[in-house]
Amino acid sequence: MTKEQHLQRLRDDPLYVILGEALSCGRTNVQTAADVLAAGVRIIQYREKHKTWREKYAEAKEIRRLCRKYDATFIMNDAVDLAVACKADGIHVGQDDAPVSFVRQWAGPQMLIGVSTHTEEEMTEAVRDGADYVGLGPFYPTQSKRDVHAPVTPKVRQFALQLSIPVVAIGGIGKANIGALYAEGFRSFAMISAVVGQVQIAAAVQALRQAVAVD
Ligand code: TZP
Ligand code: MG
Repeated sequence: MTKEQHLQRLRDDPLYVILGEALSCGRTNVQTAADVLAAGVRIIQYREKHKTWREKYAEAKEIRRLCRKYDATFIMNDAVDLAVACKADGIHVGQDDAPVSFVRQWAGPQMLIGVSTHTEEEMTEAVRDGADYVGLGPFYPTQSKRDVHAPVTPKVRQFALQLSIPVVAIGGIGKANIGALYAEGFRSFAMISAVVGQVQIAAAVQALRQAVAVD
């Protein structure tokens, strides 16, 4: 798939699932990825804070292979070198990771670059620097990330809806609130606990899809 096709998917497919083994009900990341893909999710981010580079590389390569089988979009969190090494479709960086200009230089023009943001200034900067999409959050309180900011304000949410690039909402999103966010105008939702933290992944994915289905 081309970069443009991956970007189009971010606009069309609301479910963006983030992996993390500590939050996966005892499953490995590879098992979780297999279940998530089998459940029909087509955007996966590998986010692993507790493993060595080599462990992450070995897992990411395997998950990348699974993603290819399903024609799914594979995004690496934090590390540009890992993204390049495992031939990810995208790299997602936070405000404390490498700046977009460096990431673009290292990863090349075809790699999707996503940037985590929390304020209007961070979103503006990400667009100006050439990010392909922004993550915005947290929308709600979450247990899945350490040192998380306070939830984004209504003013910041409004600003995000005017942005020229896709905005992926994140933080405490699940079947109870995803429908309201969709109605507000958001179209992409990154989730950890609502999917990988569920015992029945297929049922969880189905419920989320139903909650954003417009008839
Ligand atoms: N960035 C902002 S909130 C968050 C990240 C990685 C955690 C999202 O996890 P959950 O379980 O979907 O709230
Ligand atoms: Mg990061």
